[in-house]
Amino acid sequence: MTEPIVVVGAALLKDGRLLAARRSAPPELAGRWELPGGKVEPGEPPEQALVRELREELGVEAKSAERVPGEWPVGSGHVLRVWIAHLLSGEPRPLEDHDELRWLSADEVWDVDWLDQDVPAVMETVRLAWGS
Ligand code: 9L3
Ligand code: MG
Repeated sequence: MTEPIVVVGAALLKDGRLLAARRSAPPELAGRWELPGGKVEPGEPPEQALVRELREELGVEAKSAERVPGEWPVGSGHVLRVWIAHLLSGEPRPLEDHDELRWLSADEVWDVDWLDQDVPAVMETVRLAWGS
């Protein structure tokens, strides 16, 4: 039995808003919104992968906080796991794999077209972060 490859996603929160990132690649995912992140490298602790991905994709330093309960299949042999994260420095910019970013308030969180697998992850994040 092989372990699934873990994809980490960051629920980056700032001033009561959640960061959503619009994918620019690959073509079948382009235009859909996600929690930024990516694949954990072999031997890499997932929370370290999260910090690395946010540095690479958004150019920020961040720290991970609580794990959002649950995990969600993403394609064959991958699972998405999500952590709440907070900015330490920098302002996120779409440097890699994204072409737009939005800080969503609780009222706006369902205004974007989230990737299918991010929908349950965002639902859990909303419950944990905003208690609704
Ligand atoms: N994925 C889905 N939701 C997310 C993230 C970060 C990733 N919040 C999916 C998209 C890709 C795969 O996981 O199919 C790997 O992600 P990446 O390394 O291309 O960001
Ligand atoms: Mg990524």
